[in-house]
Amino acid sequence: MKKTFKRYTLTSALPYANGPLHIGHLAGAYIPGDIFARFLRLNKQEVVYVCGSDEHGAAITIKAKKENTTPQAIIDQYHAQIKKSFADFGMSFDIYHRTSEKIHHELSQEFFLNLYEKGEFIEKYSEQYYDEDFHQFLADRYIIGTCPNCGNEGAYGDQCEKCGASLSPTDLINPVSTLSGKAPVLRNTKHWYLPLDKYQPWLEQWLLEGKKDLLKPNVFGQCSSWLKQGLQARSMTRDLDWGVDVPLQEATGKKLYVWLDAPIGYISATKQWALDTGNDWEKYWKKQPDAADDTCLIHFIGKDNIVFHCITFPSILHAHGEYVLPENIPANEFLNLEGDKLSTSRNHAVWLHEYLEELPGKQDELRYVLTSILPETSDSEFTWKDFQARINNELVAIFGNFINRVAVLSHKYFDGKVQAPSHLTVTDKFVLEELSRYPERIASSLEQYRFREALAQFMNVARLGNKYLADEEPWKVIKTDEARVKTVLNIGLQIAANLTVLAQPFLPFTAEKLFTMLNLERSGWDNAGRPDLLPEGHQLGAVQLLFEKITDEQIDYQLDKLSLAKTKNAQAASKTPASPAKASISFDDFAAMDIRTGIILAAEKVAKTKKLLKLTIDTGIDQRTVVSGIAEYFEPETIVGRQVSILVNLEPRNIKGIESKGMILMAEDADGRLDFVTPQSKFKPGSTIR
Ligand code: B3M
Ligand code: ZN
Repeated sequence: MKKTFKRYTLTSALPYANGPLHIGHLAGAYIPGDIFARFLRLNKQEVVYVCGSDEHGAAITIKAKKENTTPQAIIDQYHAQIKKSFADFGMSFDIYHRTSEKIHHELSQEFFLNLYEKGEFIEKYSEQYYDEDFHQFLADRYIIGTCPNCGNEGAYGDQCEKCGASLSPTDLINPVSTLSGKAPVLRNTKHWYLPLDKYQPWLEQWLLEGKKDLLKPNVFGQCSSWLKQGLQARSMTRDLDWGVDVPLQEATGKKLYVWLDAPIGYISATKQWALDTGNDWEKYWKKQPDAADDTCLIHFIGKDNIVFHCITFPSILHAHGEYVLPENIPANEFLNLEGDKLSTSRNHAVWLHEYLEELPGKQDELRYVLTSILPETSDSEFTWKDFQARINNELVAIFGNFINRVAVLSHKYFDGKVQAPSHLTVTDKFVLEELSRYPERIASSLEQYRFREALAQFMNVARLGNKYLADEEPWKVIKTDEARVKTVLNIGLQIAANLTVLAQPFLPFTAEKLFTMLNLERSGWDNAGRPDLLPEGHQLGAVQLLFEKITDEQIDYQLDKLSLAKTKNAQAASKTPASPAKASISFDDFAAMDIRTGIILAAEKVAKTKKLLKLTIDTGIDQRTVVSGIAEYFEPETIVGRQVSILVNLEPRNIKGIESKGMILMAEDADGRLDFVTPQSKFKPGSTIR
């Protein structure tokens, strides 16, 4: 049975205020959240939809350092820019808050103290990485290394963004300080740990058993694999100088971990909204005396945030005890751009503020295309050609064309007055019958977070109208049978009015135009599907053009811009100095390495990993298995028979349950491009390299 709720608390991930927004942001956490919020409101549900800037953590301080300015200047600049972009694209947050506000610091500290006083934290001294040049402990993004889970060499100290694993700096293989670029040293420091291992049985129950049928498969899969690996206590405090102060005397100078305070940002945003509007925030967050009165909490996020929203934050809420837990966490996967990952540092992105300058007024066009390709179940791809095709062939040729025809003809034949229908043909009845079913179809897709499908259904309504007019040809029939044209245009206009109501969650700017153009009263979902939204005699407003074609020049401009960024990157890369040399080693250290030539006999992907290949190598000495993190660059079938160089006397390591004996030598550039290091000509396997 479908659960019903009294009210909804919707959140979209709080973007770090360390850079502008691009299309990947919209496609991850914001378009789905906004469509859902608008849809619920149209269904007269009580909704609060909150978002805000995440202004703490190393993401901010590192950016400040890079730009030679202060964290405060960074967050002020980007908070304003991000807030504007969201507003420009119609994100209907009830509040866009920021975590640097006092109300947020206070609430975060209250949460920490609540758990502290209950004795939930484990207090522990441990050896943590420290950068001696910069006199700073290296947590989170201050340290990178190789992910022990998937082999990604750019994993952060708290998380690998490739595989989503949550990490501690000491988990990283070959850790390097992002400040000095050097290997860090260890120093002793005290921190407060959240015992996730203790909550594990509860999490398994609540999440894996309780939400088996609710969670999207990509979300469920990630969560169950982490729980299978076993959770460990995670430090909730940091040795940093930017963030929320740990509210304990003995912790002076320490800050709360950003992933402790950021999700509490959803709550403090709601609190601020309630203050501003005279609402009661607790109704939206706290358990009510009667559980049937509880709010439905839904987090819209991107896949790299799953662990924090499904495991860490619920554990915190659970440990606190007074709060509701999320009902669902419909995370999206990643959006790629023109065959490559979106990248801020390489400027391989479509920035929202630039888009609006270059394609002004085309917010709904972007919303439409992104909704059509949302990475709901797997990564998806934005290309400018596809953008053009979808707008020209769908929005312009179907939706826009239909609306334009029906409106223009109504003005031409009947001065823009809705005429009464007379005799209904079988086709008329079929079309109206179909029309009446769509609101339910679209709603059902939306309720399951299938936004692409919902949008496709919406477009089917436009198709229905477009085909109806094309088949009935009122522009011909007018010469012989005016009464028939009255009926056809009446039905056409009812479809147009329905499209207006149904467009609201997806294309809010277009819906606004249509309400004016049809002179139609704003109306909710309950009215959709009706054949009489426009009464007889109703006067339509003036015709407006909804969409125009995207030209080849506009697309070429965008493509040129992306390739220019690529060229600039390549030039910059050739100018950037190579990473500094590692500390010297003795000749004996070098001579201790036994490197041989070998041949790849077999290669296969390691199940459930993206980067790893399991290789069988003929080393001349033996045939052995080596696990190598090259799967993203080489298809297994293409490298069988290839010559490689292999370090044969490396201690065996267990990687994903496979014993890996040795290491294949690879060259890698700053962009992460990989290639085999091997002699130019073929050598007998087992030949030595020195
Ligand atoms: N600031 C992380 C991100 O942008 C982040 C989300 C916080 S949600 C509480 O990926
Ligand atoms: Zn990883």
